Amino acid sequence: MTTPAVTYNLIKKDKHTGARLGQITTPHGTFDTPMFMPVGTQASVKAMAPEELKEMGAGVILANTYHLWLRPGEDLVEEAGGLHQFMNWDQGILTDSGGFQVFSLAELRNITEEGVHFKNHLNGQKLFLSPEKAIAIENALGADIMMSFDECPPFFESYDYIKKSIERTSRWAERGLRAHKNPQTQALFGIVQGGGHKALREQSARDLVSLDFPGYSIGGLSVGESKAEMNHVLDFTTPLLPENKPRYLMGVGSPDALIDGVIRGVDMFDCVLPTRIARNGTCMTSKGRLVVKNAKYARDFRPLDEKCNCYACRNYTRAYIRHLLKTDEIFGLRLTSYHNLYFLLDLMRKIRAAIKEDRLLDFRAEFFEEYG
Ligand code: PRF
Ligand code: ZN
Repeated sequence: MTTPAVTYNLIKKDKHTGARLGQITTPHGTFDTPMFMPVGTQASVKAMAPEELKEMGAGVILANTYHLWLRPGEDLVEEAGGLHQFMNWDQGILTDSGGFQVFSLAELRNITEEGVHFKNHLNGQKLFLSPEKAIAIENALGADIMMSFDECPPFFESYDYIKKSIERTSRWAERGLRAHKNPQTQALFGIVQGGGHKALREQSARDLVSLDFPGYSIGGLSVGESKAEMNHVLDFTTPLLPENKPRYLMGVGSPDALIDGVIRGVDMFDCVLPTRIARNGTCMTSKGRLVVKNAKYARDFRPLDEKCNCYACRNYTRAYIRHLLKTDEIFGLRLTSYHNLYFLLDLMRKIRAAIKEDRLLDFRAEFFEEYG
């Protein structure tokens, strides 16, 4: 009897919503869920040291198969001893499969049953990614959780196109499972697609659940549809997934979407949003977004968020951080990145505390009252 790489322990369900309090155990430690995962596309969460991520309570981060395949190459990472050792991160790592990145970054895609032909977004060189190739790269990278190779069709794509797409994505998922070499140390998740079509989400979930993955991702959301449309799809999709396995909503990280996703039974989220907006001077605060570069903060000697306990807010003012950003001092974007990540990790801590006490709906109301 072999033990799976990743186990999900459901601790408690909220009495009034679909929210779940749980824990995920990986070969690199246990983290509490619901959880937000900072994104480190190129084996680095931009501007943050691993020690800083740990200090703010990140127990799992995400890296991208596509980027690391192109640079520095998965063989080099493997030679370094795997992603954890290469980047000096001893907690959980999840790799996305490259499917989504090929669709969002690369040009001249040609999707076939075998895989996807496309051009390298860096130098135009012709490349090919298949489920087997993506899994081989992910095996070499050595993350604790790996994603299946999928197609992420546009949300408003036709029923007929998306039906063909999810059927192929299911076949790709099965091929990936067969190609996976390390199921004892790396958990491979299946990705539910289906756009906005209920019947197709059902079909996709049914296919993937029958393959018995150790966890399930929900893809194809936050790709241009409204928040209401996303929530509607989640309303009927999470109930299709097994209770005893983790559910991961891919590419979602705005505070309101995190709360609404948790309410619908999602356990894991990731997004570049906090770090990306931080680098152009936008901060997430309990009172909504604050663009610290704005002139009105030039003489504002308060912290970014008066309710925040992070390193940036305990030690620096809006006026100082604005000055750093205005003068292109690197420390400025380090502080805003630190704060935004802390803000989301802290929001998840508050969400977990609220689930524990069955007061998530009250928490939601209080949060929006202030956040706007
Ligand atoms: N598939 C994969 N990665 C993703 C997505 C997806 O659908 C999304 C959609 N928001 C983000 N990242 N493989
Ligand atoms: Zn802060």
